Amino acid sequence: MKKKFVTGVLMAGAMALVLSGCSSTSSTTTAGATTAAAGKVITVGFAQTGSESGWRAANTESMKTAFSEANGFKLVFNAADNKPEAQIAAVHSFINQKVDAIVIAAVVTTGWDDVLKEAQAAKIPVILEDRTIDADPSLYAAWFGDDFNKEGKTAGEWVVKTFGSTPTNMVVLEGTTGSSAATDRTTGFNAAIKGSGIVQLASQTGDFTRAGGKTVMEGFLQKYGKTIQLLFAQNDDMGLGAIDAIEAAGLKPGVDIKIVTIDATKDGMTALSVGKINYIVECQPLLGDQVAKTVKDVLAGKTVEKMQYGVDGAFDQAQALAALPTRKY
Ligand code: GZL
Repeated sequence: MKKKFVTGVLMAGAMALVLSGCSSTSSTTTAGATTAAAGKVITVGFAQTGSESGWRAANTESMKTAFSEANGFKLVFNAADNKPEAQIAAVHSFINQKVDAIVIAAVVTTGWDDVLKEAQAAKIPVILEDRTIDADPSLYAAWFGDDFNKEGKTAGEWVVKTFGSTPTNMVVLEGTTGSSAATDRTTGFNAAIKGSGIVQLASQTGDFTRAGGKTVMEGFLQKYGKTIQLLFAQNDDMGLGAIDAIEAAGLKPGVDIKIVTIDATKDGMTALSVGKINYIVECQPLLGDQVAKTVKDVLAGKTVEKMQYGVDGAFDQAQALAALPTRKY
């Protein structure tokens, strides 16, 4: 049963957390954690994908704010540069450090069984945030994130509403290969456009980065040029990179090539507000509070909802203009 949660955005007056910067694969521990008001400090190992996008930056900030010393945590943070093997190594390290709990935002869905069995044997609970994985659900306590399939479906429904049955040439910038976000968005999008006039010329991963989106779009433009009428980018950052390529080619993004993306980060919404992107489906990154509460509930032996979904919106240009002034990420 899906349980919805709406992420409270408590940014105003939030204490700035000064945490030493982390290199892509090093771990960072907050300074000597103080004892939480109600008891022992909870040491949490957080294995983040990396720093590939604006969405990821907002998610990391949300998690670091929630897992603060003031909230009774000592955070051991690792960013894996989008490298699955580095992320598995980080989780092994957390187990060796005997942390109280492990949180993972998985780069890819596969390869998790062995290290999660090791965490289970060490009696260290694992909570997933953001990305899902292909592993026995008994190996993790809960998952928080967004419904990627629904996000893809919403983007596809906008495409069908906009282009109808008119034959329309489309290119796709996929997210990180093997990630649940890319796989599920593709599934939802393709189901929504089935039977429409959309002709997919090409689909290739840009690894959720601006640089990747720009490079791949340059290749698409070299091969298909002005025949491209629509771009579906599976996150804002790849869409923003593609905009650079489209403009460099002397074409108008949002006009010559319509663009739909997913995330709704401030940079993406700004591009939407000026018409360089035509539609954005939201993906809520501010998951920290829910994940931190779940860690405490699991350690307290409480029963927690296994799968919990964020509530996502979608924006056209007018809605982006209205939302931007108060947007928190
Ligand atoms: C979605 C998240 C994706 C974002 C990208 O929940 O996993 O990864 O869409 C990010 O921006 O890199």
